[in-house]
Amino acid sequence: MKSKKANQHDTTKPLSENVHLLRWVNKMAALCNPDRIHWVDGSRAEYDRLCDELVDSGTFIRLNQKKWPGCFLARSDSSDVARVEDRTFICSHSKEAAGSTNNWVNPFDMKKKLRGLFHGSMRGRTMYVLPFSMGPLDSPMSQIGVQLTDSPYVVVSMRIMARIGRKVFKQIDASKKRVVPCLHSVGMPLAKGAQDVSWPCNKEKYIAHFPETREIWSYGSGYGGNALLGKKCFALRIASAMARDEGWMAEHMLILGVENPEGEKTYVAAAFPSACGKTNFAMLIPPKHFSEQGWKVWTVGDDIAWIKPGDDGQLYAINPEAGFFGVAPGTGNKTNPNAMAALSRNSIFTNVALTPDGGVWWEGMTDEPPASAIDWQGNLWTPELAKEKGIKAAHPNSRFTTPAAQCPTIDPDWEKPEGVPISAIIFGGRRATTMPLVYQSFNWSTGVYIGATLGSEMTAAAAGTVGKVRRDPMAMLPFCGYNMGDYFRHWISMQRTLSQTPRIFHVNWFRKDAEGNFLWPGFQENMRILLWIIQRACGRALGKETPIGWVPRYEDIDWTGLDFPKEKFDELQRFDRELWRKEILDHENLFLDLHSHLPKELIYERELLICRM
Ligand code: TSX
Ligand code: MN
Repeated sequence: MKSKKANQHDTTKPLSENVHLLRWVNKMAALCNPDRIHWVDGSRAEYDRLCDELVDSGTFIRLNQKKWPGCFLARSDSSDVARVEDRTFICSHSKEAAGSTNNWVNPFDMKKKLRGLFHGSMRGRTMYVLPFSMGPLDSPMSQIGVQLTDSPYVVVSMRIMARIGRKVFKQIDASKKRVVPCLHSVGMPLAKGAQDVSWPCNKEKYIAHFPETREIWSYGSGYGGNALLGKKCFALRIASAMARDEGWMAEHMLILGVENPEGEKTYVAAAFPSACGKTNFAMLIPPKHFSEQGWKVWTVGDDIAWIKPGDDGQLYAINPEAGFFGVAPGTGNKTNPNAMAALSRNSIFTNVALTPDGGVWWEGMTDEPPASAIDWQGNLWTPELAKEKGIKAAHPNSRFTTPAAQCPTIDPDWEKPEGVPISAIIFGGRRATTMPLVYQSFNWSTGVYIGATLGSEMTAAAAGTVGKVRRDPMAMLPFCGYNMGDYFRHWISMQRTLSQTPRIFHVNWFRKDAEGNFLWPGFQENMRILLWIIQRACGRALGKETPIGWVPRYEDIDWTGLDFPKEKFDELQRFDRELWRKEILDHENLFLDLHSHLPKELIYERELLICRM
């Protein structure tokens, strides 16, 4: 171990010669007062060393390396377990620019407040200078950021989630590309000689975005989207504002490719609100009948898509991320074998349970729970305790952090610098009623209307209660870095830059019958619907016109290997005029909230929809 350390380069030596970067690092170091500065080279050796240090400091537990090679478990503070939406701010010049769906603070006031909080916030700690590229290094669609952070957990997580290190510094020095400065502190300075805690954080939290100057300041949290600033903060909130200015799109979408038996691939992007199984859909395994014929599904990304018109007038998408930061509970060999294979090595688990054999477990990983475990808070857990007191072994928002390259279905073209061509965009929600299994919009602007009015129901705890529909436009409600009405306008305007627009669809895997049972088996059977979608997108499938859009007839879907009678399909697709009237009334509530910036196209689309009823 000692000799390893001796071989290490001097981490305090700057790895960039960019004067702007050096000046900013020095300025922020003077503000935050860290004990030392570590320039992150991104090497495996550095990663291993940081993981060793995280084990020594008690943040990491090294898992049984025979069963879980290269894997670690972290347990966060029980107050730092999720994104903090009420502490997330868009600090644009005017409140109008941020819009009514974002928290807004004047950028000058926010900077003043944050400078006070960051003052001395890294005392006793190391400030890591972490350069990262969102998107493959050789892609013209990629963007570069540098995160200053006092969290080594963030550094090792970012090595999985993004391209980081020396090669990024090299690009910063070689190119004139703008860099997004990201400042992050857990907000818990260490007094001299004081013992650190395993998960430092601060009860006061600020996740602040400055879209005009393209900066991110995050204080007080070490968890997920609050702290891994390349993900939600940069790749969605800041990037959505950049995309509006530059004529592209930063979307909360998975990307997958469907390969037909002739070897041709068709790509789709899909936006789902949380708890709809986005990662599962991104890693779909076709039913036997389809794989035997030679159909394959390839994964490009499970969370974020950057989409840009190509020279041929089609949209192309890249996945700006390099890893999956997935919700663990509900992920198992039955629901997502590809994710299970991906996370079996070189992964960081946060807030899942520890099993006696040095492994991890979470609800939904296996049918049979382990006889005992240490829960996410470090306490003894047994299935009996779970039944008695309703205690979960893993936190419902516990996560795996896993290299995307380890996914068995990762698309061979997932890092193509020009991206993959997008033939269809799918919106989806969790809806017990009203929404059919699938329908296709008539055109781009009716499709934008479908996305803008996207809604999902949270599963109510009590059985039988019908969940309330929460509107989540394009699944971007917490992630749009500017006024939602302007964002809709940008969506509408994208059509003008395209000679071929993707077809737009809506799916609902979650419709229920009168008894409250799911009508659709979901999971791999979704392949049948996906096939209709890509065939429609290529003009190779038939459908039927309804007031809301095009729908498949029973015979337009390949049912081989699934006993699914026509009556059940008709029930799944049933268009209920009364419920749709209520639905459209609810759209008006959303539109009232956004009225000041709403594009007239969407108001007209609503009128037309009412007329078609
Ligand atoms: O991820 C899901 N998908 C997409 C898969 C590609 N889930 C999991 C919940 C989201 C976190 C689903 N749950 C899906 C789905 O398509 N459908 C359902 C609803 C459902 C749940 C259980 C069954 C069926 C449907 N069980 C049986 O039919 C036995
Ligand atoms: Mn997401």
